[in-house]
Amino acid sequence: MRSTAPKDAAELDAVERREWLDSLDYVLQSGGPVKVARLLQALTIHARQNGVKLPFTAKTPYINTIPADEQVLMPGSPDVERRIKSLVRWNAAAMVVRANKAEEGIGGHISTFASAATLYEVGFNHFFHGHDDAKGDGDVIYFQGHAAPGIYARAYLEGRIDETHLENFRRETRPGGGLSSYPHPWLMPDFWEYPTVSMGLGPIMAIYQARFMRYLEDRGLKPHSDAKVWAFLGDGECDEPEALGAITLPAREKLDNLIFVVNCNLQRLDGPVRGNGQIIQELEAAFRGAGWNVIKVLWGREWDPVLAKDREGLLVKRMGEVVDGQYQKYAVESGAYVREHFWGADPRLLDMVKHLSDDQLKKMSLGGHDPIKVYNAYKAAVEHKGAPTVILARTIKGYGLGEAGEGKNITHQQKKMNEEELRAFRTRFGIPVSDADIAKTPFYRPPEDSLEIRYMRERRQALGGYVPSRRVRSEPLAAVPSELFEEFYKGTEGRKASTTMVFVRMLSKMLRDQELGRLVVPIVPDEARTFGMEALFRQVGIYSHAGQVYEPVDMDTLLYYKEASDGQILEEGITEAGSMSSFIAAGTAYATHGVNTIPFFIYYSMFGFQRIGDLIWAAADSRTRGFLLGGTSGRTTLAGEGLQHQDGNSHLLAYPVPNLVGYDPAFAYEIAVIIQDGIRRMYVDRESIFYYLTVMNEQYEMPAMPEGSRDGILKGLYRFRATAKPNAPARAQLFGSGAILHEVIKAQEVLESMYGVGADVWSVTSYGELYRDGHAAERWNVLHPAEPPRVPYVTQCLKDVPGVLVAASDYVKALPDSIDRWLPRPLVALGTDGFGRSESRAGLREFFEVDHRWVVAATLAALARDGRIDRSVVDQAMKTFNIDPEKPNPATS
Ligand SMILES: Cc1ncc(C[n+]2csc(CCOP(=O)(O)OP(=O)(O)O)c2C)c(N)n1
Ligand SMILES: [Mg+2]
Repeated sequence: MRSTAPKDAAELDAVERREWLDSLDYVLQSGGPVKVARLLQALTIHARQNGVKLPFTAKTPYINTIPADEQVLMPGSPDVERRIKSLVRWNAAAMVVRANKAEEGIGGHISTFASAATLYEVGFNHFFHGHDDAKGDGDVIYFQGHAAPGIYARAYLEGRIDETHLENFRRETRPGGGLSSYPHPWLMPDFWEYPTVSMGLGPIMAIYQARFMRYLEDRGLKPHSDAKVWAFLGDGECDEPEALGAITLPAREKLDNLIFVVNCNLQRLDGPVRGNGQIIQELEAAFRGAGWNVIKVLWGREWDPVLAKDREGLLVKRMGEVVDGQYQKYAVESGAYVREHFWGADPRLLDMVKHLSDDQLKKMSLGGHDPIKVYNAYKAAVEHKGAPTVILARTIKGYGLGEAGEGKNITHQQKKMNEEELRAFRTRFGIPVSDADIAKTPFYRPPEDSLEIRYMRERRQALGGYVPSRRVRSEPLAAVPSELFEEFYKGTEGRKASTTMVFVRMLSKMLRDQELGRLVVPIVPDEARTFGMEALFRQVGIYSHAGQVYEPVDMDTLLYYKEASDGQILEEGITEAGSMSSFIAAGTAYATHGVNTIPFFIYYSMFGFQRIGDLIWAAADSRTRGFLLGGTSGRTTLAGEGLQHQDGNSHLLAYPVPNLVGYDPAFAYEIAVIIQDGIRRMYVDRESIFYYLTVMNEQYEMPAMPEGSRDGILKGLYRFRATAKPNAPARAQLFGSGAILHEVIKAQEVLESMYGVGADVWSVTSYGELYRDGHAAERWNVLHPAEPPRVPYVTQCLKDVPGVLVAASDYVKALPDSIDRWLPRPLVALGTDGFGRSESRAGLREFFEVDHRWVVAATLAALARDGRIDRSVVDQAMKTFNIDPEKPNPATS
């Protein structure tokens, strides 16, 4: 009895399984695969409801997602396309090799494009729509930065750039023009559209670009189109948090206009991406889990017949168990090695390929190098509805370089090829360069009327023109409606307001304006309430493609949380990086889509330059227009929040961004002047600049605009209030910015009333602008010694002013220090160097030594040093104001 029971159970199991499988087969035959899938789903739910724990996997087997029998044939001429691709390969490699011959260490990359050539060429010949496309406004394409040589090589064959350009790759300042190392719209504004080479930024910018395209369509700012956003990225790049950090958004928003192509050559710079694992499977799980359509393109056509013989799934199993480090080894080894080590794992596998020679085994290609596989993947991607698609294409890094680096760990840095390697490369790709010429590594372009050149041109013409190609496609705005800003020139007439409240009111007015209103794009990362912007929720709505499918909890209130498919606010949630990506999409729409959208991105200022500085740099490179608003800014103005939140850094961090104009305004009229002029410069005069303004939450009365201050506000400095005691023996010039200007005004009053010091007060709206102007003048003077020297604006203002100079701001002292050399006498700088603290505003200003008492004390000390007043006056003032001379230095405590 005991011995028969298990056998009975096993038999029973087998019978049961057969019955289930038979039933499934029946449904498959009678109802088809969709019905089977539905049935299995129902079964899964049922099992789970009854406590069955089912294993979860978001991975599929290590084979192509699109089976061979579902493939379509490729249109066009595969032979000509192969020839073109070879020519592109040759010229791409030649330009890097030649650049490094001409100038040792100039750099460049051969192996990234070598692995991605097919991925790009199939796109260029069949999928990438140019801006002149009849069907829409063209695709948005983020090219992998290190693949730039291949993109240039194609543009050369297309006749868009010439040999001098190629010759001057990475030597941009040479006569005749050169080519930038990577995609930089700043450097090549007619060519590159989107910067990508800071890894991870391309993917996140692509995601928000795709969403912004829908936003423009849903709001009626551009017609609906089938245009796609393509982002080409490296598998190593996927380790950057920005690369995968936002991938749930496009799935949630059903962005089927977005296609990621990950070039999975399994290598990054130093070595394998996942030597001990499988990056493709890992990425598949991540993307599938996030809701993407995942298409794996792993194996080339030579594998199809072998896989067809794999009835028992042995080969699929073997493919799935080999780790990436080992696959890389197969790529560099001989066919005999591959036979022994890959196929040799099982005699039945060996049997499957016994009809193939070692050479044939070696030549079994990977999916990412096989045009038909890539074509089918792209076709499926562009046709997919309801979700974004990621194509995981397996390739070999340095493909075609042979001994010069194919698949090797050093290949990323490969910039040189010796004659022998060049000869082999030439022969492999059939480039008509003779042995005698090979040492010169000549560029090669077939005649204008050759089949290849004609084919390229025809294909691009059919697809709407050359890509990449950057063109400003919007018309400038006629004028900025000045009425919008006039109320702010008057001041608040006794009422208190913060600069944030002023800005929000201004924004609300702009949104209501007939001309400007629809172009304004307010962007906020979950801080609208912090900035008092909730009234805008109701006024213009929060953008949501799906509209609002629920009844908001605050529906019965005036300012309810209104989501709408034509909503105007981009409420991004807690992602400064995502919001900044939206800012870039909106701020470059004047070129990408021919729409002059004006983004206003308001955020917690400490989480701007400090956190997403590299995206701000990318925005600058992209020639983004718009306004960044650092809210709740100032180290001492934001009370309570402490070390992580209080920003005394951002204005300094903004200095290096060459086309960013930064302001730290104090008053409503300053903001009005700056924004009005900013819109004029960016959208009427079309300058490639953008703005950074800090706005605060401290409330005070906003004064009326002093006569004649407009020019100074924009240049960075104007006299806000002259002293009532111009003839006093002791004089001072006090400089204040932002919220600290008020402390300086208070200090002026105290100095006059208590110490008889005649102090003028200046508002410094922008140290950065003064600094730039000073250097520009200095540079010009160096270059033009014979001509009358130019005088920096700050010197013009201050050269004749009497007295000591004292500056205070809510930012680090490096800001006032940066203009010191253009002043008639040295400046005493008060600022907020050091870590923030949780304290009241008054407590913080005492701690950081920037309140009016410290301004008074610093002024008196400077006057005493100059012999204008007696030292005892300073000692007495310190006592009066309770200032301890031995107080620890806040900059280091
Ligand atoms: C943010 C950032 N960090 C580092 C680099 C330097 N870098 C350039 S290419 C590269 C390796 C790229 O590997 P992968 O993404 O796999 O691209 P592949 O060249 O293999 O296609 C690195 C580390 C960079 N460009 N950006
Ligand atoms: Mg890689």
